[in-house]
Amino acid sequence: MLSFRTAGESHGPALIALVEGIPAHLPIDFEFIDHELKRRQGGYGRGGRMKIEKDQVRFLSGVRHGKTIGSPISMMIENRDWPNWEEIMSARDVTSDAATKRRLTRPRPGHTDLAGSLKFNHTDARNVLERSSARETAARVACGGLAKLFLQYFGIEVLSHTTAIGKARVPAGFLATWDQLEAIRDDELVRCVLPDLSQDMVREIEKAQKDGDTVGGTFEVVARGVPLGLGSHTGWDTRLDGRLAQAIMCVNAVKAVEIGQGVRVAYDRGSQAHDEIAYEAGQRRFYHLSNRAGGIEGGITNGEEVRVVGYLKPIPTLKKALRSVDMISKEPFLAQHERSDTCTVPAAGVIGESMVALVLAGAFLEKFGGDSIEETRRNYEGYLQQLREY
Ligand code: EPS
Repeated sequence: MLSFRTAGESHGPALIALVEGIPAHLPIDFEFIDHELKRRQGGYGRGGRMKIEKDQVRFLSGVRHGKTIGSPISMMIENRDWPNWEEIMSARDVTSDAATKRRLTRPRPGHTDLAGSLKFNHTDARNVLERSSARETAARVACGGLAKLFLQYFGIEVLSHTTAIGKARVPAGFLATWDQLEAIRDDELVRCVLPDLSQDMVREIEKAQKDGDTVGGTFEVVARGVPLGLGSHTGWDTRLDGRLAQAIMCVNAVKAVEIGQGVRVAYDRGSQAHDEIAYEAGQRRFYHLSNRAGGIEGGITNGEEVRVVGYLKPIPTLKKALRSVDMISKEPFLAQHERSDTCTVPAAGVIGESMVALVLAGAFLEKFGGDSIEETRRNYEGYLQQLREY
């Protein structure tokens, strides 16, 4: 079974990621993983922190001479900001001045500050926000990079694009092609495939910035080359759409998830909602004439592209602060402002890719198993043969 965990505070010395279950002998492209981290750091509307960090993975275990060896893979991403926070975030006791220097007691509506502080009985919300910060997603993208390398080995690829920022959104029913997704450049400001719309999205971010406000939006993750048969209708927790929904929902600021055109079809008739089936004799394969289902029927991948949309709320750290209450004095105050971003939708798409890749790689390994990548490949090829012979 594939599993992953992350650890680390936003302004601690480093982030840590631990991945278990990747078979032995998978070649590791170190540059690819660092490039994934770089993609996460990009996007217009990011705050000052991204100018400080240059995220890179240091492998601590599980990889030898360029290949996995089957043992747990641990990775570390150092926080370059750490020297500025050494005392404030020190593991050891410090003077009371340093301990209270960056204390947060006026919780931001929409953030974890208040619920987390009350739940964990903290009087300083920093003990909560340091971990709830989206900085944690750098470690997830390192895990996702490994999952992507595993999937690529079997011809499966995962990409994403921004489909809305504020009021600027792609036309209803718009489906980006794989070529359009591949053509998104690293320096693309908002990671949208429609150039005119990209400019509108940039303007939405600039307007929000000018107003001391923030802006949300949507991204779509697309996976191609996914074989028919991942996930299962047999149990509530084995349905792949449910697993993907959880994986995207737990990306910071995501408040809704859609598989394929799930939102639209809720308002359509059945005859307009489903994807008709056809057969290609040459390739000996069934396929669908459209893909409103987002590549999943009955919780099982159906061989079409897997498409998942994440909806992000605007980030809750606002210069134009909302009303709040001081946790200590209980007096009304405006919420505290911390350094933050105006918009993280482009970065969230990259994080979404990682989460989707991890779910797909997990489901792939559950079906095909294997302690070594050679064993996984043999099992996979046997299954593909079975599909062709059906
Ligand atoms: C982030 C790092 C954070 C924020 C942002 C995402 O760095 P800092 O708090 O030092 O500015 O830029 O975090 C949040 C939006 C949040 O709400 O915590 C990152 O690496 O992605």
